[in-house]
Amino acid sequence: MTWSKQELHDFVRERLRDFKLIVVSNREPYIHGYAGDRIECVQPASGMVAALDPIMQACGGVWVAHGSGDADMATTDANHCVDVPPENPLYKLRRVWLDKEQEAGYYYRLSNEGLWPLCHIVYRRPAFHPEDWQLYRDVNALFADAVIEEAGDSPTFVFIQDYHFGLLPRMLKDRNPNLVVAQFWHIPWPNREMFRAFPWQEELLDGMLANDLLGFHLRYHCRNFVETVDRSLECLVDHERHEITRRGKTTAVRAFPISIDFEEHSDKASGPEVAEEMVRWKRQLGLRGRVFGVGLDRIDYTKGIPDRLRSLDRFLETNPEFRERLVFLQVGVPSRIHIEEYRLLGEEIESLVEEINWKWLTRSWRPIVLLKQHLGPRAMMALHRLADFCMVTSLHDGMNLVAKEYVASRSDDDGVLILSRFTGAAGELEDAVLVNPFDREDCADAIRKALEMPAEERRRRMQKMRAVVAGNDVYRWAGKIVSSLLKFEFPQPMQPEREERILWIQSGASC
Ligand code: GDG
Repeated sequence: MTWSKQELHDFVRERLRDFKLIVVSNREPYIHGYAGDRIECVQPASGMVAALDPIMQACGGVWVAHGSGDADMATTDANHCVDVPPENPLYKLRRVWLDKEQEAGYYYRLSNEGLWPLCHIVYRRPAFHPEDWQLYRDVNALFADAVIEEAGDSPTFVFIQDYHFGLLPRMLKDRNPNLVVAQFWHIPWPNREMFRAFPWQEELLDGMLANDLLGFHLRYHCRNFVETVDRSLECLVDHERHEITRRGKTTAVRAFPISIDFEEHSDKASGPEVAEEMVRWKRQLGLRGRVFGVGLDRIDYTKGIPDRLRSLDRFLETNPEFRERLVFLQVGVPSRIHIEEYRLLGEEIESLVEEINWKWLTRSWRPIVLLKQHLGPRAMMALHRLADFCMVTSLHDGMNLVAKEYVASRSDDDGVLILSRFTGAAGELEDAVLVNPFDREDCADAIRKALEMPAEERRRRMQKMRAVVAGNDVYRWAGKIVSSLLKFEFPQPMQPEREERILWIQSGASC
């Protein structure tokens, strides 16, 4: 079965019939903020939002998330809800309000100074404080209240996003065992040895094992999770089927590599508005007669931005013929700025760019342009369309959607993707130039390879990558999750037809 937007919509309507769909995440898909005395609405730079918003637009339902914008309260109704997207409402956003202490303890500290570095192997020491764990519990409970209220007495499928809500599944099931609950963990799961450092491991794992279905990007992460549970908790583990039974309840652990809305992205990127943006950027960056590379990330130490910049420096050292010819634009969207490590990283990137530019600068050229700002989707597509190569050099990344967006933008079948082997995306995009981001020489060589690659090879590689992303887009991701849930949770009347049974077996076997 294919999974276009319409097909997913029809499938969900038919198979989930009267079921309500509730998505839960920390980050909200639309943020309202004051710009002077006007209110503006923006979409945050988040892979999770980029993936889930099209699904909610296709299926409808309620999205429960933290209301983080300074104009969020002014734009919601008495039930804390607002219809979105603003220009063409297709689903309801329910906002949960957190005070500063809750946000600092649950989001900044426990989630992003504790679980985030624990799950990514990037050699940052995770920090754990009991008072933050208490705030994490409190905030999970607040979200449970909102979900229980939204679900009411209706049969409901709750789809929880990410590591901010490890305790929420248990809280929901304890209060309403009829809820069907799935969770997708958007970041890697570490091996058992690493996870042992987490002081409240039993409580967290117990919370997650209230899910009917638990999804990770990769089989490897599923395996790590199952082994972690096997060695930490009283439970029955079926290693063949990747199913865990605790307190008489079974959780299926499955791999679902996430993706993007390929068709929409590709169509928009080929449109006239993006073409206009391309002309503007080309002029602004002085690209005439030059080769152009781009990197576009949240400013996060997992994304390997300093390593990328050092490899550009090395490339200029070893390839003098590209001096005065190469322009590299690094767009860095500020993120988690209340965490000192992120602020320091922002400063490190700025000073590295300054240092490298100072080293190579001529009267009419500097190699690196740094833009520390949030761009609109059209601007990002225009930059992707213009770039001879795009660098994704994450030190560790669950999937990485920027890599897939670059590929989707290149309807001209041109451009080279330089991609870290330590991204989930590298498992699918084998026709990228794969690199070890820790190895500066390897990355510098990859830049040279990208710039010298014959047009025919670029076309062949890009066509293959486009076929991969088109064939496994975000609707397929969601469709496979819903199919798996139907298999595990619903009795006979909702049994799928033969074709989908095959799909389940495949997705079951993929773990
Ligand atoms: C987590 C996992 C996994 C970037 N700059 C702007 C902007 N973006 C968008 C990109 C992309 C998204 O943000 C970033 O997605 P990633 O996948 O690269 O990374 P994370 O945010 O770390 O996401 C990751 C993902 O969850 C999904 O499961 O792939 O491994 O870490 O869509 O285009 N968007 C806008 N302006 C920008 O300036 N609007």
